[in-house]
Amino acid sequence: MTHDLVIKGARVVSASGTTHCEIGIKGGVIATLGHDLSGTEVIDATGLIALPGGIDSHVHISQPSGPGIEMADDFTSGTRAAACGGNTTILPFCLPEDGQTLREAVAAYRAKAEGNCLTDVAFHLIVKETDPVTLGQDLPTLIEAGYTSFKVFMTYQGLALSDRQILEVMSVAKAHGAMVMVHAENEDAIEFLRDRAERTGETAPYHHATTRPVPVEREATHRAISLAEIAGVPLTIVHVSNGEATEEIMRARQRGLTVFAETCPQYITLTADDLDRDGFEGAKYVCSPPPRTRDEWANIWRGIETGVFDLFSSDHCPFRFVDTAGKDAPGARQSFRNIPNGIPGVETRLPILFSEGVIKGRLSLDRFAALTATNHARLYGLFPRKGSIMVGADADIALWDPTLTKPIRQTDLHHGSDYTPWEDFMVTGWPVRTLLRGVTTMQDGAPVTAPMGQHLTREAPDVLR
Ligand code: DUC
Ligand code: ZN
Ligand code: ZN
Repeated sequence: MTHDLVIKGARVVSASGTTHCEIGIKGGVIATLGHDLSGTEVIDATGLIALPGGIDSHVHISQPSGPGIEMADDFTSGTRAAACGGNTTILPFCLPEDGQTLREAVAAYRAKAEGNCLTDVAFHLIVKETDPVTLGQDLPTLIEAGYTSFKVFMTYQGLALSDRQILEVMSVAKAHGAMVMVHAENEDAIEFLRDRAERTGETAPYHHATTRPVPVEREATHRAISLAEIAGVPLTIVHVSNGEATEEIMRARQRGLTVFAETCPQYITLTADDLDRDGFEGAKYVCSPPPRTRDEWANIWRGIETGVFDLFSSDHCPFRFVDTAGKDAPGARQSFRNIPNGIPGVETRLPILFSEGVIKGRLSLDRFAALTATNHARLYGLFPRKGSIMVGADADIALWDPTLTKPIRQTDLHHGSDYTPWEDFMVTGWPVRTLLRGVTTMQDGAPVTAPMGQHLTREAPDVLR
């Protein structure tokens, strides 16, 4: 067979391990893994590593963020940044505007993404209402249509659900076969701590971290797991930041519960002290849960190395820094409460984990692929089409140069934000070419093709099939 494209010379990280072989691509699909393949076009990838294109299953793009506040990325810039960071699929969240139904919100997000994406895209839902129409009609219909995961919040006024509401949502997930993702922080405890901090004049960005301490997350993690146990559903705890929350997940698994766990670059590279930088600089690091301590980095690493964590995502939630529609929102300098919550990271997630994990000897290449692509596909109903370099899968591939060393610099990035929390962070190992269904979307750090990303319809998560 003559392939459209053959990649030669790379070390290939496939579903079944790491090997040296050629990748033959035809019609956007991996047709052959073998030797001496013929192709109309050939990429010489000698010295490079071929990894599954990254799947980032936790990103926020064009999400409503309050009056006058605007996210820094739309689908054009967000997926451009994702592709430049070695990704081929992203899963943003679909949050209804006030007064919009979930089904209307999905249609609006699909329209915003259509024709603008440099990666493939699939959407999670955010469930913030539990009225009979949402739970009885919209959610079941959307799950049936392939929106097989949704996030619930235990914090944020307007988003947080009560325990009873979470149980109702979990019951719909159980009945119709979807994955529940939980943002686990105790809203009442945070409000108590925030009010107290403001009364005593502790209003700088740093106090975003002190008012969301570890017990706030640990307690909510325990409660979310207990609710899932009562409802009889698996669940995913997203953006886990510390050892005590990790222990709750381990204990649940020891009891036989099906709990998946996600962590993010900020919890192995940033600390609360970053929020304490001079002036208003700390606002650049405001995200929830907040970055913790170096000791917590070690706890998260232990969880990554021992398999507690299934997913390593970015939680890309970008705002501009020098912008009153971003971090410098009205009132943000008077109180941390008003600083939009989130940091950009879709382009830097993979290089950070590769450098800190693979290059520093903490992670095998196979495990890197699982944490950054394969497990995302399995958990969110995209496997086997996505997430692995294997025959029959989409030819979504990132070619990595494991010897390339350079610092992360805002000037090299492609997101819509005007800063990166990782400015000057030194990285060894960068993706140098990204291929989406066999078409190069990034080469040598720059986007190279017109938007060709598609919307992906998903199956039920592997664990529910
Ligand atoms: N939770 C997220 O998942 N992303 C950004 C902000 C937040 O609280
Ligand atoms: Zn969250
Ligand atoms: Zn998030």
